Amino acid sequence: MSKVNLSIVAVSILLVVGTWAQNPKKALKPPKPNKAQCCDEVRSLKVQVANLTSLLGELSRKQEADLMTVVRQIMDLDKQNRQQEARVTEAESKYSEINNRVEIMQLQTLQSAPQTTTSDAIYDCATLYSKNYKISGEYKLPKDEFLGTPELSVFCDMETNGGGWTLIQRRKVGLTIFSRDWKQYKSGFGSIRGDFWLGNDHIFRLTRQPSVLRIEMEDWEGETRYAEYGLFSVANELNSYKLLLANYRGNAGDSLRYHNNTNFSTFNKDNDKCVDNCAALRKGGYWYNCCTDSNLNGVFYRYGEHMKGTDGITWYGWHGPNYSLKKVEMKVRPVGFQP
Ligand SMILES: [Ca+2]
Repeated sequence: MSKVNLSIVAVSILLVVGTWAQNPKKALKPPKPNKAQCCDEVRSLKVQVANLTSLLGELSRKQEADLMTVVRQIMDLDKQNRQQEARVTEAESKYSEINNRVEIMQLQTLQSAPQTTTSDAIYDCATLYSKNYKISGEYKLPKDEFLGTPELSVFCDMETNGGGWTLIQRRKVGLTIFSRDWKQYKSGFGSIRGDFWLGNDHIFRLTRQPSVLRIEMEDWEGETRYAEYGLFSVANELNSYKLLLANYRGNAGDSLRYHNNTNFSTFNKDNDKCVDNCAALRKGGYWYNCCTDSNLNGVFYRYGEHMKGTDGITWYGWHGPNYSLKKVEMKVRPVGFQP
């Protein structure tokens, strides 16, 4: 009996020791982290991330704003630069125009010298161009006894299609009335830098040499067209400044052909081919037939007013009989002109 008891005690001791041996291991394990503590850390990290994100957003917004400011500054500078450039160009062109006039005066002096030969004569813008005057503007053609030409202010187009063009008419400002009498159309009227008719006597003189006529037009939408006649001449006053032309080319239509072989008419000299007085009806001076397929010396109507009458600055081949053009230039140069 006591033997059995002893062995029970021994087993019990062994079990106790065994249990004790396992326990220290458990006690050495690190304590499980507190659930509340963990959430705090995550929360604080989340807050930090949020702060950083908003900081980043702010920074990028600021950067964008800075960039916009810089772009705006660059654009401003660019604009200023272009304005400066425009001013310089304007000054340069003014300078060269003045220079031109000085040279013209020098040429005039040379012209009046007794040794001058007629081959040096300045007859039109084409001869000026061949003497190296290549800037468009107002020129004074000197008087020439041999050619029988008076001193004359002209406007030269030295750029269009090779240059050398002498303008005989311009419409662009609209303040000059073109319903004028025979005498005014004979000698010319208006301002050479604005709207004018050079004068039938001058046009006759210019077109005694075989000439090309070029007509440039602009409508109120800003589109441009042209009509060119490879042969153009105007007779003298005895022959009523009769128009002769041929060889149309261009993109505006051949609306001067209808006026070919007709005499010039003004309201006080009805030379047209009609029972009516076309010059009075169309309010201009022109080579009226019966009456018009074009009316380049008609009434200047402004935008909005330009589609009212049949007496406007018309070119039927482009805009028909009821559309008054915004701008017109008529110019001549000798056939065979070489730029
Ligand atoms: Ca008539």
